[in-house]
Amino acid sequence: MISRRNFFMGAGAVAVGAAAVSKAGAATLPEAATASDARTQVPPPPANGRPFNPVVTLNGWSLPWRMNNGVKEFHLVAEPVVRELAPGMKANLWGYNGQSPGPTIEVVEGDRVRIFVTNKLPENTSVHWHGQRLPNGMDGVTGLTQPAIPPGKTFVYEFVAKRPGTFMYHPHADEMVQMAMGMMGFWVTHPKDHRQFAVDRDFVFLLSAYDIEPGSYVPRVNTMLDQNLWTFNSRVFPGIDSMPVRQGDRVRIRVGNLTMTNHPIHLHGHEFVVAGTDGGWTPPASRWPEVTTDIAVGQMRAIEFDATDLGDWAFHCHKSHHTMNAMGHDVPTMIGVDHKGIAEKINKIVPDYMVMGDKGGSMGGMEMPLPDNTLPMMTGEGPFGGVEMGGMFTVLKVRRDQKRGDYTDPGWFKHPAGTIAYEWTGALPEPARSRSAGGQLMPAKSRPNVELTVRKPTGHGEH
Ligand SMILES: [Cu+2]
Repeated sequence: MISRRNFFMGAGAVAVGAAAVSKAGAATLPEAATASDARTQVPPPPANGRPFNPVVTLNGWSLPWRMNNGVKEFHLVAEPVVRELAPGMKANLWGYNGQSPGPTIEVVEGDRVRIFVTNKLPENTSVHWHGQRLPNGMDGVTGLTQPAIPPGKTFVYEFVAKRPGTFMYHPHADEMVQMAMGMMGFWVTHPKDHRQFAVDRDFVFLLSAYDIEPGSYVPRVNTMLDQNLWTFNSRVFPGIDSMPVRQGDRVRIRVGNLTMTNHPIHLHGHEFVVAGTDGGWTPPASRWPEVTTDIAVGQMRAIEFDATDLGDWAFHCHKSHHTMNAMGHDVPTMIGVDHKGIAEKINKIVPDYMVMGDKGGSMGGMEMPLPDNTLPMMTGEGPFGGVEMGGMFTVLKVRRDQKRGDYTDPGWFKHPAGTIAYEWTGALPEPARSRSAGGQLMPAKSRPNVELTVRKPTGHGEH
């Protein structure tokens, strides 16, 4: 899979044009470029308009535009798409221009922007440009600021991108359904002077979540909080590309949250500052160091740090059930319970019953075949074995020799001798233990009986 990823990311650096397939309808509409897969496509430098430093969308791409009398014209097509969430699982989602999330839109502060939105969904839609300063009638709220865009119709939005910063777009029509189906995209307005806020690497992605029953392809759209697939840009680990950087790079990672819960996003090995929010760039004097920042629903955060330390550093949501894939629900905790043979007996009554491992949950011993189109809960093979992660998890790869502008995966980190945690084989001193007054371990014979409640793992409490 790594070589595949290398191939795609390497090819992506030059392949935006080649991968863009013309879908242009009427001659007056700008071409609607489309992406057919989930590879990370590094955008080329802008061919016209004012210069900017393009961002790199994780497992995504940036939408090409055309200049028309000084106006930057884009064409978004809202339509059903097939998104590969990770190798082995595809989902039937709704998105824009062939993928969910839609392509990233990149403009420069002061650009006049015209966006044609064609609705190829079976129901009304609209597009809200989340966070932008614009004329009220361009804000995209169905019923409030415009009539809905009916199926088959194209509407035009036009405004000046006034404020540099980090934005999103999403429908404001049947929102619960359309966002649960994956309709969303990233928007970056670069500063007028491309040297302002300049960094060496600028990654962007959206947080989104889905509830897809094991074995099925379409998200359940009425699930409020109990989603079972937690994604970076509609991908789950190990399907999320890594973020390769060069040692010493100033790195920016912009994250927007369009799930229905908050996500404490955590970086290993480095401290970062929140350099930007929904409202713009934060004044430098207002920044403090963090290693985790909570991103609430509807918020955007741009974190920045110097990639000083070589290695493969985990970057993930800190809610542990968000770093797991489907089927994480309704499985009893069995740590400390000897269930040898119980699963087999229960399986005769409840065929797809399974238990967490009694040693703490390793999925290695799961005795259950997966339904078609379903990913293991925790997976990903690292250089030292299973990573036991899924969902919102990827790796920041800091390398001395990663070339500027090179986003190909450098492979696993080669640790200098003597810098890896290792097994101790010598004599062990008695470990110190806390013994408060009167405190002691509960004698085994007085432990309460463990009551075991058996539930099927696929239930979501609604059926
Ligand atoms: Cu999370």
